[in-house]
Amino acid sequence: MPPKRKADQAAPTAAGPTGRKAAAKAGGGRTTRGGKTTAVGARAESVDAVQTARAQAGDYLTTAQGVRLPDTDHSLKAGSRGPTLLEDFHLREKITHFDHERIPERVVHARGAAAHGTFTAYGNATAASKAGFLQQGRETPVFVRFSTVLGSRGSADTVRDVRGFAVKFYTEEGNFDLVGNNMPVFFIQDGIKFPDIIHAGKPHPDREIPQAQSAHDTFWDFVSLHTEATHHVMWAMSDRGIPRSYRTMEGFGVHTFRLVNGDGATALAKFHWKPVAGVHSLVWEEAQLAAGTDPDFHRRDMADGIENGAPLEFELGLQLFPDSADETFEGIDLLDPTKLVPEELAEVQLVGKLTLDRNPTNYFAETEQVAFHTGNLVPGIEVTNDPLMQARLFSYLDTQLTRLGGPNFTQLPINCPHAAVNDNLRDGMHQTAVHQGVSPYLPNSIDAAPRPAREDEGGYVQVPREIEGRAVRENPVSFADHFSQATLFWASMSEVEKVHIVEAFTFELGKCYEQPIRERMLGVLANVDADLCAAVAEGLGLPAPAGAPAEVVPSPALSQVPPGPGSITGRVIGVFAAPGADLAGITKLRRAVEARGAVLRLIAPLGGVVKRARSEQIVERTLLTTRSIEYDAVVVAGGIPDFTDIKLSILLGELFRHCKVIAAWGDGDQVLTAAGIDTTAPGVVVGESVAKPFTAELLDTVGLHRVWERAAQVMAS
Ligand code: HDD
Repeated sequence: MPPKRKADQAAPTAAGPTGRKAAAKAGGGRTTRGGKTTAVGARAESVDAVQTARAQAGDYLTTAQGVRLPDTDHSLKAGSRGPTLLEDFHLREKITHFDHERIPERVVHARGAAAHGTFTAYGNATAASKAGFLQQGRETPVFVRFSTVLGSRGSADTVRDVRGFAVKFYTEEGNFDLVGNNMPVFFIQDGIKFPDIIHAGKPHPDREIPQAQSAHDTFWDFVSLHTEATHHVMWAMSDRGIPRSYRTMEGFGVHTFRLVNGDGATALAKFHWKPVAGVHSLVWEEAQLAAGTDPDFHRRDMADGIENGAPLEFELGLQLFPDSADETFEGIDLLDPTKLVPEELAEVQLVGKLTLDRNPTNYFAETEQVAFHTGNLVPGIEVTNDPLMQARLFSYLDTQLTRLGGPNFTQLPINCPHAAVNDNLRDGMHQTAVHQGVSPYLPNSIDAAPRPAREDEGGYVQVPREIEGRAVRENPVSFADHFSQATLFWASMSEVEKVHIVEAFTFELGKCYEQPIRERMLGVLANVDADLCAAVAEGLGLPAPAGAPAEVVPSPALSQVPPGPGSITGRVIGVFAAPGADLAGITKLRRAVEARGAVLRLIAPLGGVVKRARSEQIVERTLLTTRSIEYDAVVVAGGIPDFTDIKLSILLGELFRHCKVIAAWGDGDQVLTAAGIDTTAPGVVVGESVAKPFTAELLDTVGLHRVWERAAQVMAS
């Protein structure tokens, strides 16, 4: 029997589209948005607004069914002291909904924070890729989620870990997700090992300890047995494992992609994100302090920065390689995700700018429900045979089915493409579209239907590739080199970065209980570098084994110590003042700080205001509510030469140890001296008054991020 047509559906004719087809042609948008189509490239706010209107319309409190409620504080009882009645539909609905508020957290990257923004293309990538969002001047809305990998949703931001850097581009050709990390290589070469490395990195299954840490036996057991992890372990133990903020991290697509241009020519490519604010990190003690005093350190920094008008900025870079038959470049296997290509060998060409300038409105709706997928590609960007990438292509969609409760998560506003959607996918859990028509299949002769797009109509047509081979479970021979790039990384570090790496290994291996694991890991390090191995062995009180490290040419681009002062956008300068301090000087300093895009925060012994004569300034932090980790520099105001307080001494002492800028003007240097700060040490800036030479020296030194010349003095003390 033919299906019954609804009364409001026009019968299809051979001559042309039905009303539905005409509507689809005109806009093609989803009916989920109240029948409205969202203009291609429109900001996400409009999507949010439509959804909000469904959930938060009208002035009255209602049930989910729209029935107005007189009271939400008292359950319906048999008398004021009586039992609660089962018939209280409001109580039942309220508690039931609450009971189901949580969804499973991500199996990895559970803790994250996100922001909206825009990607603007410079246009110079079009020779390599036909992707529309790379066309000159094209502005594409984006949503970016940063994350840690190992910790649970409620863990701390500043733990030593890899950071996720996942970007969703809502392009005119559909969503493109670049799901990367802040390190350019990965622990394993084949995705089939992913559950194993994650089982090893997550807390031990018996006691669920330790949370959000790699400093435990199973992690080091795994990486010492799977030596392909060595290069990534070097990155994780370096300062990259404890970023200063999300705005000061690099991002990497890790894998090699295949780009296709308008003529059908292909190139192999690696994606990079270069932070405009430079690449900077915390020091380990700060990371540990922050995990206790402000576990939200990174998400707070991002949200506050955006709110204060300091967007996060990154440039997208491409390393391009010929699409050669062996898929190698300068002897480096481009399909091996444990290898990078030094920037000195293949320049990173900057092709666009990412600006994150809008905080999410609702954490759950946006940051928690966003679903990234490495298989979300647009014409002009294709995958390669990297075996890690291939496994990822399966995992991401699959994991969302559990996490987001079924296959219709693409209808959630944050996941909804801004491009027109017209699929033949139907029904399923949480279906919110009211699809029309009766024939969701192709071809059909009943409904007006979406039609397949040719390549010249924007259809995603893979470049034809020859594929042949025996079905084998084995790696190519080139994947057997597990150490040379770990050595390259070590050899490219500055002295202070090397000290940090030695300390990180010593800390982490020192937390292992199993002696054979430490010894095996020293055997691994011996093949990276003899000095590294000896220094870690000394810290562990073990003999250093001999190894055979490779000869390498260092890549200076891998070091993150800046050659000169950089941007201080979003940085925080604390000014300490007490009653009687030079408030006019603070006002002048605030102007200079804000002119450079940084933030000034007034710290005082007590809350309220700091007064001098008839002027006053509002206190933002007291010595009790703050800690040194909040500041990139602290300046002591003039006018309070006799001030002493142990909490101020601790604050300044930490800044000194962490090689951060300390400053004072006028007689403020006496406060520094009383707090035990050597005012002649590098990076301690003292001036007569808040005049240009003082502010310039202060802010330029903040632009260096740290005063590493002080490190030797700190370590000797
Ligand atoms: Fe993954 C999440 C990055 C390898 C399986 N991954 C996830 C996220 C990032 C990455 C940033 C969080 C996305 C978000 O914010 O929602 N993953 C990477 C990188 C990898 C990598 C850069 C290597 C180059 N991942 C990888 C492999 C597999 C997975 C090899 C499985 C075979 N990743 C997942 C996942 C997650 C995930 C289980 C958990 C939550 C999610 O996907 O949505 O599917």
